[in-house]
Amino acid sequence: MVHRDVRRICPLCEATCGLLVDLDKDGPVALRPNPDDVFSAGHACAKGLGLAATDRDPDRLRTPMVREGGRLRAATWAEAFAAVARRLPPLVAQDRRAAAVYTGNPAAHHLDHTFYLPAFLGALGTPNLFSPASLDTLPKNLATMLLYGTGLGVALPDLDRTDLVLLLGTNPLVSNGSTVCMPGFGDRLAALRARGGRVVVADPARTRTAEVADLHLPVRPNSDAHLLLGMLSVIAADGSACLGAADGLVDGADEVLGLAAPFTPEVVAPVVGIPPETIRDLARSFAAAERAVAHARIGTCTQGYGSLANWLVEVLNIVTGRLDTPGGAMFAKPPGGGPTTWPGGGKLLTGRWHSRVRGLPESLGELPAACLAEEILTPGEGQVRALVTIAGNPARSVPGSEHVEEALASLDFMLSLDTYLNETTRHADVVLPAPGLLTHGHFDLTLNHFQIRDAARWSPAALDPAPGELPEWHQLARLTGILRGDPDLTVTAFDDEVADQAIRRAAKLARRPEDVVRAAVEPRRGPERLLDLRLRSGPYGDRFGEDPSGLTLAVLEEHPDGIDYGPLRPRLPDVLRTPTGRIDVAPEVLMADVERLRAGLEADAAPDRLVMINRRQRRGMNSWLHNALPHRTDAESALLMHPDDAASRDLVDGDEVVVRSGAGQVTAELRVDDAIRPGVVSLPHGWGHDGGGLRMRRATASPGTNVNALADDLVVEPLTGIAIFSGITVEVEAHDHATVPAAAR
Ligand SMILES: Nc1nc2c(c(=O)[nH]1)N[C@H]1C(S)=C(S)[C@@H](COP(=O)(O)OP(=O)(O)OC[C@H]3O[C@@H](n4cnc5c(=O)[nH]c(N)nc54)[C@H](O)[C@@H]3O)O[C@H]1N2
Ligand SMILES: Nc1nc2c(c(=O)[nH]1)N[C@H]1C(S)=C(S)[C@@H](COP(=O)(O)OP(=O)(O)OC[C@H]3O[C@@H](n4cnc5c(=O)[nH]c(N)nc54)[C@H](O)[C@@H]3O)O[C@H]1N2
Ligand code: SF4
Ligand SMILES: [Mo]
Repeated sequence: MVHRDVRRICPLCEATCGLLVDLDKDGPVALRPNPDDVFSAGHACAKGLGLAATDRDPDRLRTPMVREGGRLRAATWAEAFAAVARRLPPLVAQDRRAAAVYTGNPAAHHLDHTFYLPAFLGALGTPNLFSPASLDTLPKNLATMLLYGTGLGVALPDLDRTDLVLLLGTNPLVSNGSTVCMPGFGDRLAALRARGGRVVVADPARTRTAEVADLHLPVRPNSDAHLLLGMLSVIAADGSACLGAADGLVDGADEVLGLAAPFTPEVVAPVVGIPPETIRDLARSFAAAERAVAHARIGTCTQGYGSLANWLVEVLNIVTGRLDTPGGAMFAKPPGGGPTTWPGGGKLLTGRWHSRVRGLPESLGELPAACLAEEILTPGEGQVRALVTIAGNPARSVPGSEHVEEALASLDFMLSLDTYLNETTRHADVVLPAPGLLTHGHFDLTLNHFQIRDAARWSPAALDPAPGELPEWHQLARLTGILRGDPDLTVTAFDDEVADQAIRRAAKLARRPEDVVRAAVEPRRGPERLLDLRLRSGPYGDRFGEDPSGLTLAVLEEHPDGIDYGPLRPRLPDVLRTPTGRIDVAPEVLMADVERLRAGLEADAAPDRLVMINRRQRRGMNSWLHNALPHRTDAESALLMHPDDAASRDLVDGDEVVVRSGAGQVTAELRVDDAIRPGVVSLPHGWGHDGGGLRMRRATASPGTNVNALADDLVVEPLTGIAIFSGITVEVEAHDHATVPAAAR
């Protein structure tokens, strides 16, 4: 044993729990929750506590891999970079659009990527950038951007001080929460109830979270916008709207209430599948509660009315006076700074360019991942022929897996930075392995925007990279050099170049001379220098010596359990980055989309379709923990179906069934369960470890069902292009009644 009780923030999910790690020279050996962490106070889950198994997984890649004679073989770093240098630059020399980049979820938790990816992307110069944002959050980002001015500055549910929380399309007792960093979500819900508050959950499934709620609304998939319009129409009719702390800053409240007025509970109830009286009562108790807040996540995003639903959640909070009030929806003040603390903004980062094939709009600098396959497969000028994937698994996380894998297999060159040979990286020509977990520091710069209390926590690296391991930012340095035709670009020169820019920026933010700033962060290098720059020029920063009591990385090093800046404080109007500096609660593009919803009312109420939704599981993290953490695949990746739907199809629990959609078909084990509402079935996301060429022995031994073979890459939410995972029409029948091609299994 080398060390005990090393502090480490879990990099897996948005709860960002503080862990205590025992480690030896090869990595973590055992992990415990850190009771003294100022933010997570002893919370953690099986995934975080299983990080030793993940890091020590014998299947985790330890060397680069290079394709030779059609097969991937272990290679040296020199061989791997030489292969990239030979093949990638010529492909992009003629047309930069020939390259695309897909950056996956773990990259958002990783400082190396936060800090150094922009330089790499700059060298590549392609507009074809993709990430899970378009599989996850975009409608929320759009609503937030239109109302408050930035995509990241979301209004958070101030759960610890509220009396009534309405949760839509989220199951935090399993997911641990999303677009809100709230460790111990379950305990906080219990505390809310213990102090007399109420928890209401809108979800087609009676999830673990719904089980602990005072009221579960088993809404039909894709009906959240209808439910919210119904609630707003009651508030409009009752005249109970009030703007509270946002009064004087909000435009368009009357317009939006006027627009909602005709959508009475009686009008929307047939779509929502909830009695009108329940909708009316909920609207009234929400409006009347002393403190209340609505919070919506992925179930409301990855659906046909995702932008409307996410906008209307903000509208509900705003017109009931919840915005920027304790116990309502509040903004974080991120210690590392960000769009809501920096000057500027006021620009709408959407629709600035469009995808080549389908013409879908860019959002926040990215194109919808649902177009990735067609951008590769469709010939013509600007066709994508080279792909770089970084910490992502689009072959399982993007809809239309069959198209995606066909596309990956057809590329002229593919490079992946990852920890596994998975369903995506098996197609790569070069795979570069990530080093062990404890070899790099951790600070949640992006997730700071979602923290339920303002806090700063830093986990320094605890181990040197093992022989043969290369920090990811060193990998990005080498790749950037290759793309610039400067293969000798040193890591030091690359780092200095990135730091030069960051120093200029930090000097401006802190209003200090550049040489003072530069000297203040000496002798740090790498991500730590860049982080120090962000902290010291951030809202709690020491402004490079001007405020000796202010935050620096050195101060954080002296506080291994973190620094707590307390509960969220009101930030209006200073937090706004809209062009007017005000909140237009009735943006034209969203107001106009209500007409689409109105036109669809009758069709959306039709009861005769079976539709599918997705779910998450406690022991998985999207597609990539199944190899390291023990699981029971069959039960976990089963298709949930209501007893009435099973009976009408002559199906019983445990049957093997075929599930068919317009996009594909899969087999799954059936679980008959009244926790799901009639007319709806649910499959989990992240499974389907099949198809050969994988190095994930435990995962491939029980591959589970790939839900994204059923999701259609050609059907997206129109305003953002986000993929649709909720409300997919499916047919289900017994396996022995169906003819299933072996490839679909
Ligand atoms: N254990 C575990 N934790 C995770 C992850 C994981 O894979 N495993 N993934 C992480 C990631 S990347 C994210 S983004 C977060 C997501 O965190 P959450 O947003 O909490 O995601 P889910 O747990 O999938 O919960 C979504 C819920 O929406 C419901 N739903 C589906 N369609 C609809 C609909 O149309 N309307 C409504 N109202 N509800 C609907 C589903 O039944 C489901 O219960 O979780 C993170 N945490
Ligand atoms: N049908 C359906 N599809 C979905 C969803 C859904 O609910 N339903 N959810 C969507 C959501 S919310 C998300 S966020 C996406 C996730 O989509 P992705 O980000 O594409 O997929 P992950 O499964 O998170 O894969 C992450 C990869 O990163 C690797 N990795 C882990 N740590 C590191 C590291 O430090 N460095 C590097 N280089 N690699 C690392 C892992 O081995 C894994 O291969 O899936 C989306 N797709
Ligand atoms: S809840 Fe999330 S952050 Fe906390 S230990 Fe589990 S995976 Fe890690
Ligand atoms: Mo996600």
